[in-house]
Amino acid sequence: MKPENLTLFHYWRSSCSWRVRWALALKEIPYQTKPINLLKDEQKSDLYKKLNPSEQVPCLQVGNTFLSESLAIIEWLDEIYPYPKILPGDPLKRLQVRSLSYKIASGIQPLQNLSVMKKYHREKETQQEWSKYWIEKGFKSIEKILEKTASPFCFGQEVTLADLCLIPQVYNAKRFSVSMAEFPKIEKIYNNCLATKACQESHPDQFQ
Ligand SMILES: N[C@@H](CCC(=O)N[C@@H](CS)C(=O)NCC(=O)O)C(=O)O
Repeated sequence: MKPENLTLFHYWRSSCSWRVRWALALKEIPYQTKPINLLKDEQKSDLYKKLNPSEQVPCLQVGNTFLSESLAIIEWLDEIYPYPKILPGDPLKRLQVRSLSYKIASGIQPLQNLSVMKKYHREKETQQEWSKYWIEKGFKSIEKILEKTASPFCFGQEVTLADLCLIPQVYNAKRFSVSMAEFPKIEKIYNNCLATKACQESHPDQFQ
């Protein structure tokens, strides 16, 4: 049975929040939003910590249950609302999609977290260099992988979890002055995704 009354606690510019907003938009699932302003440390408030003790967004409220971790939320949505599929049915293709998604979600994005950057250095410029370095390093390997896959999206004709992770990461890369000239395949997929309805509906600009 499909749950009713979904509320997404999110921040407009958070890449992990965008992943979930995009999944909800793709599947045309109605939901409400509650903004958590990371710049005001609202994720650390006592009230929010009760919902998500990791002090991070996103968090999806389903009735009285609060779900965290964007990839786990998206996989759950994919099971409950199966169409359009975000993870391919074929086990090997599913592994490839997950593999690229984890490279971003575990290997790149966490290093640009506000809390990580602040702990690393106080200076904004040094934080910027740090983020740029890790994004470029990650994108070099991803560009090589994507050179061998079929377009228009990361893994062919359907938007998958890999696109949901990659495009918000490219949006972040641009904020950290990463030159996309070195990553033409990633840039092409970025533009292809931005031309789609669900990507546009879930874009940070819509929630600013
Ligand atoms: N693995 C988590 C990561 C969540 C995460 O890193 N959220 C960031 C925004 S994209 C955040 O809330 N950062 C708050 C902070 O660093 O204090 C997920 O995929 O949901």
